[in-house]
Amino acid sequence: MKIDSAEIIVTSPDRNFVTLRLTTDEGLVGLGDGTLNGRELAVVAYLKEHVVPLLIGRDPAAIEDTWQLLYRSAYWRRGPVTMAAIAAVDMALWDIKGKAAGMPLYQLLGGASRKGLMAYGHASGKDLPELFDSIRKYLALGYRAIRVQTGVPGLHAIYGIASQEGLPGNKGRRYDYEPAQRGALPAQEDWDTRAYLRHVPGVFEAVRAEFGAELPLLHDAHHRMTPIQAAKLGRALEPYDLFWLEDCTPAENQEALRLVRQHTITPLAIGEVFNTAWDFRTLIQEQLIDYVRASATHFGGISPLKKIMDFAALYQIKSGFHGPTDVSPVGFAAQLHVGLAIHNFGAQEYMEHGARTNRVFRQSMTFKDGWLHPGDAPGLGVELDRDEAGQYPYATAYLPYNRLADGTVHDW
Ligand code: GCO
Ligand code: MG
Repeated sequence: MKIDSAEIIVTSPDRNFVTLRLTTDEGLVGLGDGTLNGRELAVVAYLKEHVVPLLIGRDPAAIEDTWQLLYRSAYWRRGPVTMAAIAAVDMALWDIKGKAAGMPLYQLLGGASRKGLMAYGHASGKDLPELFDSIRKYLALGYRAIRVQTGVPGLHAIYGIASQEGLPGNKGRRYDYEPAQRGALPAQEDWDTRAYLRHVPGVFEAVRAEFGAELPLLHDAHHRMTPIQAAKLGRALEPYDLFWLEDCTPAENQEALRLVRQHTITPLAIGEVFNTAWDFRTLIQEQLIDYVRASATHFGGISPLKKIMDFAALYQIKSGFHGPTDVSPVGFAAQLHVGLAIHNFGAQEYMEHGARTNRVFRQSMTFKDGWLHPGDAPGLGVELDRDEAGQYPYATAYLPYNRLADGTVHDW
């Protein structure tokens, strides 16, 4: 079998998605997600100009060889654009392999290790009543684990809150960074770490008092604290038994996690902005984290995701793959297959895609009673309706950024 053609499809049903569609001379189609939100067209150019010409005529079965060729022959290694492009190819080739075998991908990765994946939903509120309503809504939808994000008095717009004022389009049931609502320039949000640190422990105390001890609770600090601030928050949250505290410090400074770890037993999750397995090496070997937050899409695909989880398993570190709506249904399916197959699954983030996105990408995936399952269609289990995709042209969209009260730019 040979790769016959490659098409790069950019569509923006609810937000922008970049999909690589490979076709073989035997008519098999493979899909791969290369969405790097905020920088989508850089991946499109990388694929179109530098990757597709290498693929035509190659054997689609040679997944590892193609991965190594794309990674090593570029000479310039790593980086989110390169790794999203390689991810798209890797996923499309696994999709083809599954279809050629007539099996869902998880079977090729070793078969199912569980009946479904525990998903966590994104509850948020600008104040406690709103947060409690939001948690109840996610529990009613069947979720068995809840991420809790809260407004902070004095800050008018912060990460992860669905209803805060000042952000057009943020009135809905969840926070959203969709192009139609965001406009072409990055929105500015505000931040004050001391105000946040004063407020958050009380919120978790209230949530535990209302919802009991059993419910797994998660929290995303979104890279905003210094190491000692993160240590302080981790310690302050210990009585509320978090499932994990995410991205407590910016990912570039990995030594920071040593300091945080010395001071707190709150479990730590990190890695949604990492793009290679090497980024996790020290953190896993030194057991500085408890959950790997990589996504197949930003991490070079299914092959490296499976490898890093096998490495993490040696240290009892589990998965917590990154599953926001900026990962397309193709990339999300890739994670579900890996999560179902590996032994060291932890939790799967799940932000449901919008109705338009689900019409463009038809999926075999199911979500029932809080469990996600990738379905049993051969390959990834996702089909792309090109006519539907064509109705939603690309729209420039940026993520927001932060400024402190004195105007200093801060991590978002
Ligand atoms: C998460 C992430 C996202 C990011 C988003 C940026 O934990 O789901 O932090 O919400 O903010 O992926 O595009
Ligand atoms: Mg996060």
